[in-house]
Amino acid sequence: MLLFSPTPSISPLQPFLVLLAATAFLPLLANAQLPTFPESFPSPWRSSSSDDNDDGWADAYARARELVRNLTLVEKVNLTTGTGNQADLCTGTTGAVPRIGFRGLCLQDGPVGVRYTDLNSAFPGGISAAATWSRSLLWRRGEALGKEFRDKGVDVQLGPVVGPLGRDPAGGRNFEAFGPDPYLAGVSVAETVRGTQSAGVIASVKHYILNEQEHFRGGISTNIDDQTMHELYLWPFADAVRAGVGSVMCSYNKINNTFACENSYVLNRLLKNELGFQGFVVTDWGAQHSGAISAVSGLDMAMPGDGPPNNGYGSYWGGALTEAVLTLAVPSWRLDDMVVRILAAFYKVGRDTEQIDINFSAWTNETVGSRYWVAKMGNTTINQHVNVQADHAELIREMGAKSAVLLKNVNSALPLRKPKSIAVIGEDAQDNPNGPNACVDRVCETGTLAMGWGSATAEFPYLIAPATALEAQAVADESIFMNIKSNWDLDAARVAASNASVAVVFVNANSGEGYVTLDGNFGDRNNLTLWNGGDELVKSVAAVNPNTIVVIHSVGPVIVDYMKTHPNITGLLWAGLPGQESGNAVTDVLYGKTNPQGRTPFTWGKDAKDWGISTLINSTTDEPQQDFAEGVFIDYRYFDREDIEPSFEFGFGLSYTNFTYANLTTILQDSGPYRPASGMTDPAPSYGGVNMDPSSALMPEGFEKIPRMIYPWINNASLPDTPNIDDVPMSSAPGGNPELYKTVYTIAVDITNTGAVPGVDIPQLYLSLGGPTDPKVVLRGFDEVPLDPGQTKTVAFNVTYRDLSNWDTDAQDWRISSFTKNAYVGASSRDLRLQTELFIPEYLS
Ligand SMILES: *[C@@H]1O[C@H](CO)[C@@H](O)[C@H](O)[C@H]1NC(C)=O
Ligand SMILES: *[C@@H]1O[C@H](CO)[C@@H](O)[C@H](O)[C@H]1NC(C)=O
Ligand SMILES: *[C@@H]1O[C@H](CO)[C@@H](O)[C@H](O)[C@H]1NC(C)=O
Ligand SMILES: *[C@@H]1O[C@H](CO)[C@@H](O)[C@H](O)[C@H]1NC(C)=O
Ligand SMILES: *[C@@H]1O[C@H](CO)[C@@H](O)[C@H](O)[C@H]1NC(C)=O
Ligand SMILES: *[C@@H]1O[C@H](CO)[C@@H](O)[C@H](O)[C@H]1NC(C)=O
Ligand SMILES: *[C@@H]1O[C@H](CO)[C@@H](O)[C@H](O)[C@H]1NC(C)=O
Ligand SMILES: *[C@@H]1O[C@H](CO)[C@@H](O)[C@H](O)[C@H]1NC(C)=O
Ligand SMILES: *[C@@H]1O[C@H](CO)[C@@H](O)[C@H](O)[C@H]1NC(C)=O
Ligand SMILES: *[C@@H]1O[C@H](CO)[C@@H](O)[C@H](O)[C@H]1NC(C)=O
Ligand SMILES: *[C@@H]1O[C@H](CO)[C@@H](O)[C@H](O)[C@H]1NC(C)=O
Ligand SMILES: CC(=O)N[C@H]1CO[C@H](CO)[C@@H](O)[C@@H]1O
Repeated sequence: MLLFSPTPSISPLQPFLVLLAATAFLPLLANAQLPTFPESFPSPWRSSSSDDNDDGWADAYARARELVRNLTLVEKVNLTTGTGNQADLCTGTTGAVPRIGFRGLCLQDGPVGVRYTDLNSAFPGGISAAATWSRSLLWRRGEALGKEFRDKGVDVQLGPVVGPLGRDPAGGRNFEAFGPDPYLAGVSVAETVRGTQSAGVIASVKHYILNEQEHFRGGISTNIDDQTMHELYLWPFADAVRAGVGSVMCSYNKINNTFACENSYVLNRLLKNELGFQGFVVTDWGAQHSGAISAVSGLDMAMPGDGPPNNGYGSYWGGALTEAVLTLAVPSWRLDDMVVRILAAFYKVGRDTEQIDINFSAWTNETVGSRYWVAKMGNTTINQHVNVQADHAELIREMGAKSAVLLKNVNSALPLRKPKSIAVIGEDAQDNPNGPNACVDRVCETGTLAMGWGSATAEFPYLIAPATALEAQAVADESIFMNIKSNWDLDAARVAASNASVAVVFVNANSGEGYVTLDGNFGDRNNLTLWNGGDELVKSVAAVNPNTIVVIHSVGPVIVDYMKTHPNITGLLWAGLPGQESGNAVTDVLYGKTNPQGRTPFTWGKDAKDWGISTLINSTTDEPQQDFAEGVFIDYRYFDREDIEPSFEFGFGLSYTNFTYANLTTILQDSGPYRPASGMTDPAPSYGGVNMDPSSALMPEGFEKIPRMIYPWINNASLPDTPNIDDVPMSSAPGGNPELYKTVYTIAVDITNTGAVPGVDIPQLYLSLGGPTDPKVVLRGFDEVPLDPGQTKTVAFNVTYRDLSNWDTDAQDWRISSFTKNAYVGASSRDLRLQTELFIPEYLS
């Protein structure tokens, strides 16, 4: 941990506080009442004295620096700026450096597969991936995604998602992420990033930060206190950074009234200093609102590059950034830092050996067409239709099955065993008659729901509808098979159900990205009930069949309490957003080929009001404000504090077998005291090569411009003239001070399968930090434990310093409070079976 050069007694944040004292607070925006935050300059760079830290970045930095030394000013700028919306083949493409044969970087949506192409796979959504609670499946999903992007020629995958975290259960894009618990989201994102980047593709974790709703996302200010920021929303980003993520995408919204992509507090101070992020920050598409300000505030790449300003460059950056460097509005070391960060991410994941030509165009499925799409130029072969699916269908099916959460199972109604007859009921079990991709960006409610809508979509290569797979199973079992396709023909549903030994009703609830509205839902859900008359359908079937199984495909919780209590509803399964193998996966679970191991990654309340959150839907001002006044009390933390009984609590899920827990033991590890990060960086490195003569930054004579493309050259050599920056505080290691991740306690428990069939248990470790403003319990560990009947295994959880700490706003660091700490191991956030107190040694408190 040789992070620190000369002055180890200085905390990395102290000099910032000095800076702040000097510059006081941000000049207030239009309205003096609006929340603001302290500015944080300069933007941190990697110090060569941090190269000793073996996190995989040091070598990448060395190589990036060597290349940047060889680049001219305009070449550097080219790598920071997108060439414009639909200018090139990918969702976003940076400028290139043709002189050395370095192509523009290809950035492509999205988190469940390569968007806008063909012969790719469609993976389970983030929320379903998290529901497996399986580190190995999360890693394998990340790896498979990474390989598909790699094999299409993509450099940067725009995913995974941990923002939104899921403050509001109705939030439109929650399904892209891993649920509202920061620990589960943190483990999930870290495994995904490691998997993806192992395939040689840069992951871009998004949306940083507090993009918790779709309404007003382009202008809302989410106002949040420092402790909540650290303990809840920043937490999983720290895990992503610690996992080595190469890129972070800043979000559309404002945080304390400054846009995320020009917010020096969240970019410079939190992300790059405190979390020690070494890669590059890229904007969400169109989320840049300033040139020099975003540059000095910590932004490294602008996408898609073109933008509203009428400055003669069609972009906040491109030529405008070159000009800003030449006039010293942006220090040249800041530009060097941007490019070094971009190239370091490139080398870190091995793009230099893994890169192949881009094999597709995001803008057309025709084989031959315009390479420069918006300019309608460069007619050539642009879609090679490369099949990148490999054997990923098997993983998707496995994950689809293992992410299903069995919420209710009365009298072993499930698994099904060759029923005499089965009625499959509901539109959600069916194919979309026009094909699984009939609705652009999946903005429709036809057929079974297997992914939400918006930019987090990919084309399905195929989609196995539940009815298709269940019919094949019925044929194999010689069961009579009935299929009712409409949600609205309740008579037909009742007739089929009353004639069947089991009725399986499929229903759903959807949400998506707010650039488009579906059934009046502007991305965020208007309610938490089922769509397409699903509740009426379930009630009609359950009224006539005493063995009714309900399967829900949804983006998050729906109100199911009546299903929980209805005597005729014997089974309830949440099948999430399973991706292309939907029908096969759900059949595997319903028929017991896969013993369910999913645990719900969010709480199921009885009423929408139970969560105590409401999304800001209506605003009468141009500057809508959303105070996150509930602090860390979202989802189960809120239900616990308010003592509200949910239908199903966070972490809950049944198996076809039972598990018991015994022998809780704790071992205090010799972690030693916590040492705060300290020290200063070396002076900002400059990589030469910058010719500050403006005439060197003019477009070369005879260069053939492609219309509407963004270039790095300046328009005019006559330009108007600033100081060098001395040392700044040291960045921490990726993920923040490594001391945070020291194991303080190891907690072990014996788990036994007491049932009759093999199964996988997900034992969960919760801690109570004990303070009056702490949640009752917080998740701090889990494991995936396969057990044969009668088998016992000992499972151990490591509890780190961070796990036991609170963010201390005064100290600007993590501290273990003096309140009594308790550890619980159980089967859910409310089924805490074993408990023990954790004594904190004096040197830690
Ligand atoms: C952001 O605003 C909130 C609400 O006014 C305030 O509590 C918090 O301290 C501000 N954040 C920072 C970093 O100043
Ligand atoms: C930089 O340029 C020098 C001189 O042209 C060359 O020898 C070297 O290989 C270049 N380095 C990189 C990383 O391109
Ligand atoms: C910048 O990138 C564009 C698009 O790839 C390319 O045409 C241009 O030559 C590049 N400029 C420089 C200075 O390399
Ligand atoms: C290509 O896209 C068009 C619409 O953009 C669509 O109608 C057509 O079905 C697609 N073709 C293939 C083979 O996917
Ligand atoms: C593009 O090229 C193809 C084949 O080379 C040709 O058939 C087609 O007409 C061209 N399209 C345009 C718009 O030039
Ligand atoms: C909830 O929203 C869905 C989707 O818009 C709609 O189908 C349903 O009728 C709504 N539920 C209620 C109770 O209004
Ligand atoms: C359960 O199903 C039976 C038909 O088998 C029906 O008579 C009864 O009313 C149903 N119960 C409820 C609560 O709907
Ligand atoms: C939002 O405003 C519209 C128009 O004023 C109104 O019809 C609607 O009920 C409001 N919605 C909410 C949730 O307040
Ligand atoms: C699990 O335990 C419960 C309560 O003891 C029992 O009712 C149930 O039958 C058991 N289930 C299995 C699958 O062993
Ligand atoms: C848990 O912590 C101990 C002590 O630091 C370490 O030896 C062990 O490898 C850790 N186990 C895991 C699974 O991280
Ligand atoms: C608990 O630990 C004791 C001592 O190691 C062991 O004999 C016993 O089998 C354990 N109990 C369970 C249920 O694992
Ligand atoms: C023209 C082109 O980009 N071809 C690439 C398409 O993908 C194959 C397989 O990955 C590569 O070998 C080609 O270079």
